[in-house]
Amino acid sequence: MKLLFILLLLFQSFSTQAEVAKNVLVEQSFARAAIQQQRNSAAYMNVTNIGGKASIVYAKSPVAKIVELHTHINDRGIMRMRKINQIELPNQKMVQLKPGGLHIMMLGLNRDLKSGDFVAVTLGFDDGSEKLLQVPVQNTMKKMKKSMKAYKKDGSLPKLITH
Ligand SMILES: [Cu+2]
Repeated sequence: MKLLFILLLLFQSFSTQAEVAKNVLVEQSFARAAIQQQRNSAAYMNVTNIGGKASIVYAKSPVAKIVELHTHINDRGIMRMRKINQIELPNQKMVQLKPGGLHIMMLGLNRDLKSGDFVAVTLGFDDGSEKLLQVPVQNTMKKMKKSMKAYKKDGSLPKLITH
């Protein structure tokens, strides 16, 4: 708790006019490992907004040519990804970016993302402030299987299309 407080103080001193970035806490971030022919990946995280209403309006990373905000929609039993303009961050709520849901899409990777690496990802907010993250790379196949199992409970198993 004490460490968190010190970290918050440190962070606040770094971001002078960055209002939204200052009020947003990012936890449990991870990026999907991508090697060899895989030129795309995605980053996931829990984003808690302790300020007023805000939204993520863009993301960027030096490892990808294009970074987009994506969600998944259930199109007649098939999960498809869709680009969105913003990820809303309601006041005092945690928004989960996770496999099969909202995510930061990284297209056109310029290097392999191996488990154990860190990827720099910057979140841009609607007030113009930015938050730089160091996101650990993980092999997410286990997590994907887990979320696929969750669908089985109601008897349907949609195909999960990711890239
Ligand atoms: Cu996507």
